[in-house]
Amino acid sequence: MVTRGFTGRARSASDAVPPGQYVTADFPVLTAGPTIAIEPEEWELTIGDGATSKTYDWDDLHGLPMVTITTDIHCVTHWSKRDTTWEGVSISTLFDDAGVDDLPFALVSSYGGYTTNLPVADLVDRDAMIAVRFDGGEIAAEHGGPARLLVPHLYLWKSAKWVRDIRLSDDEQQGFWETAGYHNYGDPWREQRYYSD
Ligand SMILES: Nc1nc2c(c(=O)[nH]1)N[C@H]1C(S)=C(S)[C@@H](COP(=O)(O)O)O[C@H]1N2
Ligand SMILES: [Mo]
Repeated sequence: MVTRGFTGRARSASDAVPPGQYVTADFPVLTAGPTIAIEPEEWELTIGDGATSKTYDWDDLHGLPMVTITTDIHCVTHWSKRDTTWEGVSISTLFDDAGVDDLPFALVSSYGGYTTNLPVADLVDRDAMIAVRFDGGEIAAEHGGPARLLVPHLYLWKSAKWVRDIRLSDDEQQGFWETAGYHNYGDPWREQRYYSD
């Protein structure tokens, strides 16, 4: 099975963090609302394009090839964390397996109701994954375990914790923070924090 976009190359050549960011050794928790408690046995992820959809449980997901990435992550609240290691299934693998059409826009939804949107190209042509392990262990519930989206090249609000659904569409629909004034795309290297940036 191909992993079209996943390269595992994650650090910028210059070793810098994006403008306006500071490096922290901590791993802050940022959630709009409570931590969602969900057991691996009850977790499911649906990938759909309006015509086709496929639902994966924990075992289904672990039947797909896993990839590992070590990458810096960047939160819009100005912290960056270096060299975080994540293991999971790349989105390109998942979309190929689900047989969904390459539509331009994705809306990602989480258990608990959080949503975020991004271009499908940023999911399939870059290092984006459904992560199930962080730094060699399970992902803690407050960080989105058992499974979260990880899109390391965009601000971390795009990396939906407790991910449950990715819907591909011809029409762009904005997510929770995007509707509330955060930048629609959120490239940390261009400091796309808010809509006016
Ligand atoms: N489901 C869900 N995912 C979410 C959020 C959230 O509130 N709910 N917050 C986002 C934001 S704004 C950030 S910065 C990161 C924080 O991830 P962390 O708590 O693991 O540091 O999760 C993102 N994913
Ligand atoms: Mo955030």
